[in-house]
Formats: sequence, structure tokens, C-alpha cells
Amino acid sequence: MAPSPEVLRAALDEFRIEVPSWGFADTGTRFGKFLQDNAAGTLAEKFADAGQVHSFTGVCPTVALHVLWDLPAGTDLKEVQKLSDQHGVRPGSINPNVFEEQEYKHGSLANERAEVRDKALRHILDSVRLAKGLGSRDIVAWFADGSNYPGTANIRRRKQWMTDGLRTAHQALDGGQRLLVEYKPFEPAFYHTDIADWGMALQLARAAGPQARVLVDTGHHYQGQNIEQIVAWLLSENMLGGFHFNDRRYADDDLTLGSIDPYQVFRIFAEIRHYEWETGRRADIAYMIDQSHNLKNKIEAMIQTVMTAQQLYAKAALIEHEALERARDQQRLIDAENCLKDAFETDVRPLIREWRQSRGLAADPLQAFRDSGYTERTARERAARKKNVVSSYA
Ligand code: RM4
Ligand code: MN
Ligand code: MN
Repeated sequence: MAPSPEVLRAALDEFRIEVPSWGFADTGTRFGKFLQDNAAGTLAEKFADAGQVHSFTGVCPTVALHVLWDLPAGTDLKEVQKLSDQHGVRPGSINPNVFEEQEYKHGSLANERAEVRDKALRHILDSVRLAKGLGSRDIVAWFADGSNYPGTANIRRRKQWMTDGLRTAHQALDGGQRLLVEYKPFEPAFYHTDIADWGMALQLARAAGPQARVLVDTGHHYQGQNIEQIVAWLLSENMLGGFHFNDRRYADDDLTLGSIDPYQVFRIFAEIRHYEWETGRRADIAYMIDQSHNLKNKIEAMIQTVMTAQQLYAKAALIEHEALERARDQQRLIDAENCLKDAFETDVRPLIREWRQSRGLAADPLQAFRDSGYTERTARERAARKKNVVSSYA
């Protein structure tokens, strides 16, 4: 397929993706953490690192913040604003944390105990306030709520508590804000999870109110699940709010996007582009990365991810939608399928390099970042302090 430079340039101009603050910190697995001298230990360092990703790629102007890890009680929002100005990245989605504290052992909004439900709700309402203060639009609600053994939880009652909590949280939103409801089939709960799949998230988002949408984390699906079909359904219901991108081989592995199955990501973008072509409307979707790398250099891995996302989005922009529709209507299966495959197999890298240069960016952001010496410099500066502080989930 001959790449169409104008379509591609327009697609690259509009594509933006948010990076997660926790992707720059030391994190680990259930079995251990491998610390990196240059990993960020403070909010200032996370902003600085996110600023690096944006300055080399040009497409990551916002950073997702996790409330407990980044904005603990007493945080001065003016200081956060200063960091944002200094490093050229704005606060993005705000992620409440109702899964780490001791009280949440049996859940948060769906906990049997009213005082725990109240505590979780207060934290989510605080998060909405923080988001307003920071000019952030999206609150991303992910819950570890669930149970580990059959018979130990009243699933219907917990569903009601979850519904009530989300509804109250929704009432606190201002006109422009959104509540994004994330789902996950298992982990940390291994028998039932209160929001286990997109159907449950959709139901809860609808019950919460008109500004709630579903968030699809690509790692939160069972093996073999057809994620692009879920995307198509949510689009057709106008209920797709955003993505947490990452790749997975076994479960919620948080691997680098496209490292295992790039065609999956392409097929997701293909559904979105086709919807936009068909309706003539831009889908209002927040693209975010939810990855934290233990072994790779964190900033390099984030740049690698962004470059991959950009490439896969650009490939999807090459799909010839008229030809695809004609082939579908006439049931020419091979031709229809090849509309996708031809686009996927096109090498868009030369055009993306050109686009970067035309925007004053380095043709190869990864190499440019490496050449900058940032990793070596921050490793020297941060190493001493890092011996004592580990901010992480694991
Ligand atoms: C969860 C989920 C959430 C993320 C946490 C750290 O599995 O993906 O979005 O905030 O991990
Ligand atoms: Mn996620
Ligand atoms: Mn996850």
C-alpha cells in the first residue's frame, strides 16, 4: 500500500498519549524489587522524567498521577503547578488509591463495613477535588475489591455498594470532568472481582451518571479475549472513555506495548479509526500508558512505548475505509482482511521520522535521549537518597 502522507501527518498531529508517574518510580513484582539508581523517588523527579519523554517524543504533554503516591494529604497544589510549568508537562488523569491501606483488605467501596466504604468514598471525593485544583479532567477509578473464596461475599450487595459509591463520586464532578471506570478480571482477588469485565464496568458507569465512561486496560483481559470487539461495542454505545495501554503474555503483566502482540493494538486503533471515518466524529478517548518497567531503563522503555503506539496508530490511519466497506458488503473476505494487513505491514517509520523533524523533534527520540546523558546524570544525583526511599506498588 502506498502510504498517504497527508492522512498520516494529520493522524500524527492529533495523536497524544499520557505517561504514568508510577512508570518512573522503583516498582517490583510480588517477589522483589530491583532498584535503579536513576529511578524517580519524588514527584519533582517524576515530572522531570515525564518531561524528558515529552521533550523527545512531542506527544506526551500530560502525566497521570496516583493520589497516594504523588499527592499525599497536605500537598500544595501550587508546588505541583510549578513542577508542571518547569518540566513542560501537565497533570493528567487522577488515580485514587483505595487498595493499599490495611482497611481495604476486604475491599473499599464494596466493603461490608460502612466505615471502610466511607473512608474510600472520602478519598475518591478528595481525588475529585484535587483533579479540579489541578485542572485535570479524568478521574480513573480502579478497585482491587473482590473476594478470595466462594461463599465469603454477598456479590449482589457489594454490587449495590459499588453503585452507590460511584454515583456519589459522580455527583462531585464538575461539568467538564469524567469518571472512568476500570475493570480487571482477577488479582489481587482470586475468586471474584467486583468489577471484573467491561459489561460490569459499563453497567456501573451508566448507573453512576452521564459523565462516567469505561476505561479499557489492555492487560486486564483473559487470554484470547477479543479486545477490539469490546472497543467496538463501547464505541457504538458512546461509552469508551480511555485506555490504559500495556502488553501481556499471561495476566496483568504490564509489559511494553506491542512487545507481545502489536497486531492487537493495531486492531484496536483500526476500530477507532473506522468509527471516526463512519461517523465523521472524533472519538473522545484518553490514551494512557499503564506500565512500570522493572528491568528496562524506565524512561527509555516509556519512549519505546510511545514510539510503538505512534507507529501502530499511524498504520491504522492508512486503512482505506471505503475499500474496506465495499469488500465487506460484497463479502470479499480476503480483500477485506487485506485492507487491515496491508496497512499493518506498511513501514511508517520513515514518514514518522520526517514528521518529527518537521516539528523540530529528533528523528530518533530513543537515541537522542540516550545521547543526552540524562540517565547517567540522574543516576549520580539520585543514587544516594534512593537507598532509603522506595515508592512503589508490588
Ligand atoms: C492496576 C490497574 C490500575 C493501576 C494500578 C497500579 O492493575 O491497572 O489502573 O493504577 O494497577
Ligand atoms: Mn490500569
Ligand atoms: Mn493493571
